[in-house]
Amino acid sequence: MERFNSDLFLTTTQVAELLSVHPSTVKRWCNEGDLEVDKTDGGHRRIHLRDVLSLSSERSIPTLLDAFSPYEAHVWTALHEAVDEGDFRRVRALAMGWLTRGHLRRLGALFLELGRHPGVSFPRFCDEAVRGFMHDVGETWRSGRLRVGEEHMASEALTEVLLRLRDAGPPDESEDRPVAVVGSMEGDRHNLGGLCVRLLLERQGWDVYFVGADVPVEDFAAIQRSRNAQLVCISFAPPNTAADMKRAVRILGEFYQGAHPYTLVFGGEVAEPPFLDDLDLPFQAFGTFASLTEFGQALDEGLGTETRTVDVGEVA
Ligand code: B12
Repeated sequence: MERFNSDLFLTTTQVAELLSVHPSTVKRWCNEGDLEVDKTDGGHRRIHLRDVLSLSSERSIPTLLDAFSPYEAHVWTALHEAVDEGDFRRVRALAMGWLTRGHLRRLGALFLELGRHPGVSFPRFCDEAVRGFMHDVGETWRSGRLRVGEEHMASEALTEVLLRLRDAGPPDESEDRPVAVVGSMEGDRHNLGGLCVRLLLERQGWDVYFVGADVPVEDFAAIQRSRNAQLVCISFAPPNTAADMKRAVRILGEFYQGAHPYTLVFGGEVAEPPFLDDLDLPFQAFGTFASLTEFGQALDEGLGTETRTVDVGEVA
């Protein structure tokens, strides 16, 4: 990997953003000779990243790139492409390079930076960065170029990133939050998809009971009932098949009680639901989602909360 792209020039706005100062400060530094300036053919200022980083270290101005030395230029470009162009390939490639070299802290720091970036929505971060990178990890493992232990390290690193993103905000303890139960299907040890769903719901003000991976279907029903949850979200991945999903829906349907209505949602590697046509679905609503982005849109439109839970006392 090329260690430092010596040709990376920034605009004054980008420098201001990187150093958290006003653009007029950057212009002043340029005019006073503190920053060396190149001009484009159109007369716009361009400043070398190396010069910006020298200035920031001389003046002890912290930047988000400090944690990535000597890969500052790579990280800057990767973040820029992801945030401004919606292209996450460079983030994924950098992360894969660091995983194979054992640079787990850098890998985590890159994902944290992206996850906290106001220019990337949380669902998009999960779909494009987390899922995209873990997909690469799966393919690299399948082709024999990555060890199982390295795949586990990647899962652990991203779990830690997601939990740190969760801790970022103050806990919402208000009493009247809608309640959800989130976890992965029985027989499924994949945990990260459910964790993404948990965080999205919490960010949207839900009180989430996260039950983790490989949870018996009956337990989803029991916890839904005991917590009077309006929403049950089940993450679904191989080795489970469409037949397993159908079985789960049937069992949840049998346990369903009208006094505790809820919306049932499956997400992940889900098959299209026509195969459920012959089932009687008693749920308030039922949905399957292949991405967190689609699920986020459905939540924005009121999925799970459009009908409030009936008070048990009101039902004979
Ligand atoms: C990490 C991993 C593991 C880890 C999981 C660790 C952990 N803590 O989670 C471990 C080592 C346990 C594991 C085990 C196995 N794995 Co695995 N695993 C993966 C890998 C590399 C990444 C999965 C992941 O974390 N993705 C990141 C998350 C964020 O993505 P996601 O789950 O898709 O979730 C996103 C969306 O789908 C959606 N979503 C997910 N759930 C939900 C739920 C709701 C309600 C909503 C709205 C949205 C939603 O939102 C998320 C954000 O975008 C994948 C590769 C891949 N292509 O996915 C293989 C993969 C899934 N595993 C695979 C296999 C074969 C296995 C094993 C059978 C291996 C074995 N021989 O033992 C076992 C099965 C164990 C079991 N019973 O589950 C295969 C499945 C192939 C197939 N189609 O059959 C894959 C595809 C790898 C491959 N290329 O072969 N695995």
